[in-house]
Amino acid sequence: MEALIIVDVQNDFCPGGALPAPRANEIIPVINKLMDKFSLIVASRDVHPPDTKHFDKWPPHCIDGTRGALFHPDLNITRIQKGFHKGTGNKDDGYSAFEATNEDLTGYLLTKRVTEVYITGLTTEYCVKTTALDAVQQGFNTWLITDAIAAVEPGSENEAKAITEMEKAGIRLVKSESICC
Ligand code: VGL
Repeated sequence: MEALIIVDVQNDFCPGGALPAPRANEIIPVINKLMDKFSLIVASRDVHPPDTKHFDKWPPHCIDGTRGALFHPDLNITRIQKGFHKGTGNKDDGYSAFEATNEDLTGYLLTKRVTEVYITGLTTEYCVKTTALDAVQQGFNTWLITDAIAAVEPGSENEAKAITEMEKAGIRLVKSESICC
């Protein structure tokens, strides 16, 4: 069984938000199209309290109850079967979707007999990377859909390093066109 994992496609990580990936808007239609190819789709969200140690490192973003924490309105949320909330504590970075506090993502995927996961979303250097690395660690065959992710700093050394680190961990890179249609 294959699952599509959509990481943090939230207003604050999109242009106009508090911590934007400049090209986030380009990946949303790609993710919407990919959803037609998957019967199991899950999505994570950063859901931070107003006061958290996480904001020592980052501008405040994705605060629970604010517009910034909501899914981007262009994302087709009707197909998402379950949402996973992370970074919910005040000492909790919660970069990876596997650190969700409302439900155990590994347990959920295993219950659905998932063996392969396809990672999409925001942002390449942080939450996408940590989610993909955790997926491999948890034993899933893990694919990164390279035109369905976006970086905080596109073209940066950090972005390139993140991709290399994922490949070294055994994550396979794929383009959406090899999955869609
Ligand atoms: C993220 C930086 C800080 C992300 C979250 O979703 O990639 N990046 N918090």
